[in-house]
Amino acid sequence: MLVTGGAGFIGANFVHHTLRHHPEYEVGVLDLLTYAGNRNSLRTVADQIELHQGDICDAALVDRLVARSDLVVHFAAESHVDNSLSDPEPFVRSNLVGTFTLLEAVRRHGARLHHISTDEVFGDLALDTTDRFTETTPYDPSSPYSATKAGSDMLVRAWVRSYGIHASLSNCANNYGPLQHVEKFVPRQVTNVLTGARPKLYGGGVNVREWTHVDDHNSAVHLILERGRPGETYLIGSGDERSNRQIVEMVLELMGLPRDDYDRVPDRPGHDLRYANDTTKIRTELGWRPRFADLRQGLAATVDWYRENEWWWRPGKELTESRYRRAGR
Ligand code: NAD
Ligand code: TDX
Repeated sequence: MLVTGGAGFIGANFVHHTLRHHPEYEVGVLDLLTYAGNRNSLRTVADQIELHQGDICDAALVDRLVARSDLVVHFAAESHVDNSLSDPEPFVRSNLVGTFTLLEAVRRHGARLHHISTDEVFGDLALDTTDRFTETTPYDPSSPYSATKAGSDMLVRAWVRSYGIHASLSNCANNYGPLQHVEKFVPRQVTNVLTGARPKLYGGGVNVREWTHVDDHNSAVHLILERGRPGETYLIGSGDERSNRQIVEMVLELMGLPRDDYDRVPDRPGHDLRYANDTTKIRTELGWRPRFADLRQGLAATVDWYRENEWWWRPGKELTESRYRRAGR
């Protein structure tokens, strides 16, 4: 199995999950180790995997690695919406050209591909409805990030239909858990508190996300690898929707601080209002169930992980906050 982006948040958790629960796989990782990739996330399993530092846009390298693999699980991407607003170029490159490069290698060598995507490709939902995205919701991305993820999904689907490659896709809601970069919402707030700064809430904090533990995302991906149908798309999500304000208040409470001890900062341009996935298909067809049913407990464990692993997140914290300061957030 070749895992692209295996030194990032979800990819590294996927590598650990795979070695723990599916020892039948030999795991190789292809990761450029951008600012978001972290070799330390794979430190404890370094002798059980092959880690290749390289670019998914490097056609010769990708060809060589895919030729040796039966299966490619594709997590590698530029993943942060705010960064895509300030500098979209790496998103077009890694998310579109990178996925294209992998698809061509998969086509040449007949490997199977599972493509990891996001609910953001569908755009957003109104705050005052109970509507949910389904596998057939039309694509309507808002940000450069989600537009390039939407484009990469389209490329995978076209390669399935036109070239008959064996590929599946999944679109998951927001993930939380250990090993997530401090630029993202939950770790940013937790590490702000741990460094004596206040959490930062964009706009009114009314935007809603569906929070899914990273290990539940990864168990869903393994079910798709085992039982998913070729060419199919599966939506993944816990069903637990919360406003950003609720999450900040919960984090503050879990960390022993007053619930209103946060700053409001200017809103993200084009900020998607609400995401929510209808996960009937993966639940009924594949029998998937999230194990982390209690968000509060999952967040408490995540807070503990950041408390205990300052060595892991501290080196990137100041640079991340200096980027936010430049953006006024
Ligand atoms: P991340 O930013 O933490 O990790 C991305 C990894 O990809 C990093 O290790 C980085 O070094 C690597 N990478 C980037 N460009 C590369 C390139 N050109 N070649 C090789 N490696 C490269 O991201 P994440 O949060 O772990 O997200 C992983 C995937 O899951 C992405 O495809 C993302 O769109 C998707 N996703 C994320 C979430 C979420 O909540 N984080 C939700 C749904 C879907
Ligand atoms: O400091 C902050 N304050 C704040 O209010 C940050 C960093 C974010 N926010 C808000 C913006 C969003 O409404 O919190 C919400 C979550 O923000 P992000 O962590 O940036 O996630 P989001 O934009 O929702 O995208 C995430 O989920 C879908 C991932 O980063 C994507 O990779 C994934 O595809």
